[in-house]
Amino acid sequence: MRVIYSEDHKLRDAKTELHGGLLVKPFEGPFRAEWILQAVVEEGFADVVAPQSYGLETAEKVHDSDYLSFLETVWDRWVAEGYEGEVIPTAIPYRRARQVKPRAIDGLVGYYANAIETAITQGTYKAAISSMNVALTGVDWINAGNRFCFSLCRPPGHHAGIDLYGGYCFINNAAVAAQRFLDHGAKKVAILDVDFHHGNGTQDIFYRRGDVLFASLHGDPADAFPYYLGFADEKGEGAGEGSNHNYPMLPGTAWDVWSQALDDSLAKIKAFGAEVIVLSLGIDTFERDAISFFKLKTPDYITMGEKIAKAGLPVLVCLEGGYGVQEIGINTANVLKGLEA
Ligand code: 7XA
Ligand code: ZN
Repeated sequence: MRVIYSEDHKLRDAKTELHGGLLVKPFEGPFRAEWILQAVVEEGFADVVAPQSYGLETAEKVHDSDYLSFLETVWDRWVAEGYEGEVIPTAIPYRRARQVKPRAIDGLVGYYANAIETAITQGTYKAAISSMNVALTGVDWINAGNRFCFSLCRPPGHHAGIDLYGGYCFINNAAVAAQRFLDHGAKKVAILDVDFHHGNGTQDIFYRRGDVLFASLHGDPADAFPYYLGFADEKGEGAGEGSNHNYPMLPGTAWDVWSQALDDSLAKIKAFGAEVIVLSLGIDTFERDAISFFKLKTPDYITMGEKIAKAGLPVLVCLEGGYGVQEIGINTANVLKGLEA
């Protein structure tokens, strides 16, 4: 299986994350990609290739173009304002507030945020574009006739909505990839999100569209980030009605229960008639993940890959979350092994 990877992920190196009332060293840092790359190469996935460069044409079909311009310019505007720290909002458009774009940069940052733990920094935009390119290069590798590809995306993407960043995400790599599959001939694409956290950004993007099925297995939002979306009764609307499937699960969920949700989601993907699966792969479902509460074990990730492969579709794997333990490397490699088994 080909691995797409760019050193440019290192440009995303925030010093701060708002966590427990403190500004701490972020859980999502460059070391994650390095651990994962090292493990997958050691486990035999050594065909590592740099991404091609793509423009914003595909991204603009899933994100608001003003939002993309905001991401590109926010750091310089923040610095020009005289601020010395990283970009963190202090005000957000609360319930019953007007949803208008403020002129002031402080207000604009809150306007585009769906969560405020994630500091924007110099280099964040370039890294996010590179991460998108990693995903898009994977699409082209699959479209060239290959069954699997691992796009080692960093920063992750699944919390980035149409015009929202947060949860360590800026551009929704999986969504942009799905759009490129559609633009290159696919009629129906599935995004299967197995990250511990609900992919609220991906759901936001495709909720009213019938060409992309979104299925997400995640910690119950009553207990887990992103809290305000990801419940089982969110089924899609309009053209998207019936093509959104959420599987919220309780603290302590282990493979026996989790894998039933996986089986169900794969049956939905087959029934939908998807031609390709974009797998939003977070390995923060691991029992010792630093910020999550599922109990998957290292061998489970092989079985996960095997089950997904049995759907018989091409699979583009886009990296999402996974934190705090070196096992994110072997667990990622195990999914890839399972896919190829
Ligand atoms: O999949 N998403 C993540 O892994 C990031 C979740 C961010 C959680 C922040 C909670 N304070
Ligand atoms: Zn996650």
